[in-house]
Amino acid sequence: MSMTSEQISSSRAQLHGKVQQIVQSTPALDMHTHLYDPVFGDLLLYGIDEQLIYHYLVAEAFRSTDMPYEKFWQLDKQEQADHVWKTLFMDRSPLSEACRGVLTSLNKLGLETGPNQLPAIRQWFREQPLESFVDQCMDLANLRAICMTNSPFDSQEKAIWDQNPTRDERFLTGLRLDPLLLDWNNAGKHLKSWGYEVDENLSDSSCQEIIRFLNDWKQKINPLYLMVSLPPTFAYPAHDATTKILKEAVIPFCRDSGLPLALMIGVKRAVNPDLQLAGDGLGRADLVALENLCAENQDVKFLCTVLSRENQQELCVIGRKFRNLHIFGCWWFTNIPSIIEEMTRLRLELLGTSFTAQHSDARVLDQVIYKWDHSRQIMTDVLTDKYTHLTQTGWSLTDQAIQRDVNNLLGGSFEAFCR
Ligand code: RAT
Ligand code: ZN
Repeated sequence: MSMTSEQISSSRAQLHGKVQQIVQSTPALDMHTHLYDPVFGDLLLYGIDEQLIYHYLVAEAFRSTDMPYEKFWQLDKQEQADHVWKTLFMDRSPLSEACRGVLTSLNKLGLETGPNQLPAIRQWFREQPLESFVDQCMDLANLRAICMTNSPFDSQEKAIWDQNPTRDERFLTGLRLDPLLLDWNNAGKHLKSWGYEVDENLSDSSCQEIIRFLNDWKQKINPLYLMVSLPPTFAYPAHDATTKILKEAVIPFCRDSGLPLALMIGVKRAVNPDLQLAGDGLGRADLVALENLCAENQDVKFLCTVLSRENQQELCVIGRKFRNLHIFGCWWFTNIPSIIEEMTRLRLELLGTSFTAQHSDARVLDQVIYKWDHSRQIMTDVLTDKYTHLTQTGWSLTDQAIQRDVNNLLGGSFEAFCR
């Protein structure tokens, strides 16, 4: 007997409720952020002013103000935040995803969000002890772990690692290699000053020394993976230092250590340098480079996320060809509801649950609240559609099966891939 349309919509509503409850209650591993373990002191950003001067919002504010760039950069943090608030939250409706995000985080923290509330919001943040605020943000976002971005080339961060700090185990580590792979001249100088015998021409012995450097950092920080953000022009193999260092140092190191290499492809740095950190753009990449890497090194694990919407289908297809590739997250300019929805559907349709649905890329602790809330809503809607299609074939769906799938999408597939 076929169901009436009311029966169909009420069973869909029931399924939606079930999926929602599971998606909300499953703790996630946030596999790429710019957050820090609190032991790193002021490297860990949090609070309303940091949220308001997040580079996503600064870029948007400049679209609606005549203020000269230099003048903005001369303001102190609170003045910059005031300017962003006035421009984006008082003079117009805060409709963009980055603006909405600030409001979601405030709302979930129990604060009032009107245009005149900024002073009261500031006051509330001043009263929060950091330790309990970390717990509160992780609870509200339902995170079981946060992976940091750890750069040996950041002198402030390196100084703290050198003191062997006592760490909060919820904060995992990721070894960031951008200068090494993209700016060898400078990176080489640093390595030399730290006692590694490298030369400009990247002789064989230099590559061995780079491997020694990577091993030392592996010992020091115990990373989950190595990572680099690459331009859309990234090519492999090519006649350049990037290929040489990848081929003769980084990939052999990954092979021996079993650590994956995360490639984040598509960022055009400093399209508008006046915007500082907010000035990066994106471009469509040629993913043949990724295909070549995966094909040549089937015994090495690669993680990948790409910035251009136009590269997403191609990335999934490469994922289908190479089981040494794990696709993760909706990165940066793709981390907006319309594209998250499209990418999550696309990935489920081409990869099943063998990918990681999201990472936050949060730079400010409080942002994990909104980034995960918005993404979990979308995951719920997309999964409900997909499970509806299954039930229409007569497939019987159990809560345990939904739970298993959601675990996989929120970090389980990634952990299995790393093992
Ligand atoms: O999303 C961001 O905040 C960007 O500025 C980048 O940090 C990017 O995520 C990256 O890791 O390169
Ligand atoms: Zn990032």
